[in-house]
Amino acid sequence: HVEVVTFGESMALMTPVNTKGIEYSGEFTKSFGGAESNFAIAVSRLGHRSGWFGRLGKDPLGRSILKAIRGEGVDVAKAELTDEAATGFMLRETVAGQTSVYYYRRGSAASQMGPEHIDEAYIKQAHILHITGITCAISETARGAVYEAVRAARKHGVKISFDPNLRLKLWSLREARKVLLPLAEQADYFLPGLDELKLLYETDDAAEIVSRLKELQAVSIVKGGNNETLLVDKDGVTAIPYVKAERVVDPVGAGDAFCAGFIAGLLKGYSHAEAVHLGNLIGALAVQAEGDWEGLPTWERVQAIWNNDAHIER
Ligand code: KDG
Repeated sequence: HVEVVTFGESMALMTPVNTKGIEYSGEFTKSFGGAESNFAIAVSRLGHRSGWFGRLGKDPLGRSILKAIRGEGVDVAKAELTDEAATGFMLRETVAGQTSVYYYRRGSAASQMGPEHIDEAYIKQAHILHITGITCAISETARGAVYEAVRAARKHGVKISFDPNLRLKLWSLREARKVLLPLAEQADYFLPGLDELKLLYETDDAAEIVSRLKELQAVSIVKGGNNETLLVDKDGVTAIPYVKAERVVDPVGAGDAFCAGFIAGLLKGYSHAEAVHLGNLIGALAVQAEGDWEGLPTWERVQAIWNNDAHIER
């Protein structure tokens, strides 16, 4: 039995080992990323059963990604290696403090996912379905898969958690708005970033953003605010201060880590505010390590931090 289900595209990730950037570096490290698998791994490390599925190419990259996700204790029973298309990948560099991403994912195995790959029975057994806007952006058929999953979740009373994860390298803001705003209306938990809301709602005005969120039936949690996360639920608007990250090594994946902490908190029976606090902590820990998911903490680590006995092992 899986408590949270998510799906989407996981891709190989190549990063130059030095600061020369992609153009001049001859050496790269290989890992992988994908907002949904980052989320599933984080939930698993926090002690809950998560399931991730998606399509990967039946190729060395696809096999290594699938093995790693499985190795993290995520249920991959519905994930598929196909020889119809290749595993997508991305290159990422940080040069002079500026991070750039280059995607090589058009026509990838994952982008060929469609509604026919959604197994209603698999979604039905979960408490929560977590979807992101990235899956909607990679292709029309993958977007159809999201709609099908939402339909199945609604039908069986599975709660929907939705992170818009706006990626303007994948689609225009105009297209994104048409798809993401209606999805927010279907969600039980809407988990956007403040920057994303400014773009989606076409306003910088905080009061207007909050009033738009209040119109939704969802509990909304706004990440990336000024030192605090905003919780908008039936009790009103609560600002929950960040957990301070001692040093930021790599901010990529912080949003996914936050979502996983929040959802894991709900599964542990926490109040919305307590779940946001756990999300803030997981996000703060994730940015202190390199990689999109590698630095995610285990539940034991979280407890040690809360008990103040995060000791040095000798
Ligand atoms: O949230 C982190 C993700 O953006 C990263 O792991 C890669 O899914 C990814 C994407 O599409 O950029």
